[in-house]
Amino acid sequence: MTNNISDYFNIGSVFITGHVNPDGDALGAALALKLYLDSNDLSADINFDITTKLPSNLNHLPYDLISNSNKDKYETAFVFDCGNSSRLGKFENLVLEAKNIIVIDHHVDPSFGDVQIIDSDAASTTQVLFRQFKEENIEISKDMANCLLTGLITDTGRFQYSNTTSEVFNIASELLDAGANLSQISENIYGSIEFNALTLQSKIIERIVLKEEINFAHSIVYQNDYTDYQVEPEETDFLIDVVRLVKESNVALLLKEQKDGTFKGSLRSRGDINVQQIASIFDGGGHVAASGFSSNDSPENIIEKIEYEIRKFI
Ligand SMILES: [Mn+2]
Repeated sequence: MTNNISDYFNIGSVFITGHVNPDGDALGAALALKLYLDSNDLSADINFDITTKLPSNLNHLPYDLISNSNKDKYETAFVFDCGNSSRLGKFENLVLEAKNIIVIDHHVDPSFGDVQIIDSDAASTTQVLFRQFKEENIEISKDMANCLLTGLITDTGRFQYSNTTSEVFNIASELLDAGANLSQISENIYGSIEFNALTLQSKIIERIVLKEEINFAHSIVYQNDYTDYQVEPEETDFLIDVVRLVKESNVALLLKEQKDGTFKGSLRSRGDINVQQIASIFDGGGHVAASGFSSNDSPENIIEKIEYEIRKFI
């Protein structure tokens, strides 16, 4: 098999997808490819397993290209930002049944895929895809550049995380030359927030507990908050960032109650504490500085277990 993605554009039906409830990186990469294929009259279906709704702060992306229907079978599946096929949700079988599965990603060692274009040191999947476009002399249009830049901005936390290398800035610079609109994208993602959501944020701030002797800050979102403040769960991804702001904290945790009463946790770290290791006690995962998990435990028990893990580091 060849590693050139363009060899797969025209040999049969094409399906494009990424992880369940896609973020700016998965959406940006998948939509950049879809835009390219569209502009060259190459047909492809793009879809994701979306359990709620796509986030409004990423709606500068061409959401309208995402199809509501798909075929029963595809010759080729392109998968973005997804290291494990179980993270494809309801599209897992459709992808695994495709003759050619092409995984483009920046997670460590994806567990599937006939062709794997992977760099676990890359900041974003859109960075890996950008390189591939360049290598295959695929021209990047203004709309494609906006998609690719979105993944780069969100996965580097607006060029602030430690994955922000000089290559990231070089790519961003090339994307601006291609016509990407940095200020418009940034304003939509980070610069504006609906009033209801901001009011919920103030509630989350009020609930922050700081355990100073272990530099641990945590807060919580309950199911009834979504109805009380009329905020959709998918609009609350940013809330961990306000918990993380607490200067006295090295580890930040935001627990989010799910519909079934279980909790999802987001963990952030600054300094030497590896939150991936902490998330792993709940079978979660992620990166050293940002990880997540799910648990059936009560919030009190979850917090107690995390405190115990943090004490091991200090
Ligand atoms: Mn990513």
